[in-house]
Amino acid sequence: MTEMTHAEMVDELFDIYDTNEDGVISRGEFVGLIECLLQEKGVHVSSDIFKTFDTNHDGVISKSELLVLVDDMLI
Ligand SMILES: [Ca+2]
Ligand SMILES: [Ca+2]
Repeated sequence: MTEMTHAEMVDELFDIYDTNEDGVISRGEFVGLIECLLQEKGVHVSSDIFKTFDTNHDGVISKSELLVLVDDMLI
């Protein structure tokens, strides 16, 4: 068994949670992702996390922004 790199994990998460396949994670898609990643439930929590990691403030989470989140959350 090989360990997944964080970049591979991000690809995997995008496969699952970018449900409209536009290449970015919207707020709505982000809720499901956060529930999976952090076992945190609720729109409020995910909205706070969303704001923190949407570093260019375009209202969606790109792959590079999600990579920062994964790096941060999963050491
Ligand atoms: Ca999307
Ligand atoms: Ca962004």
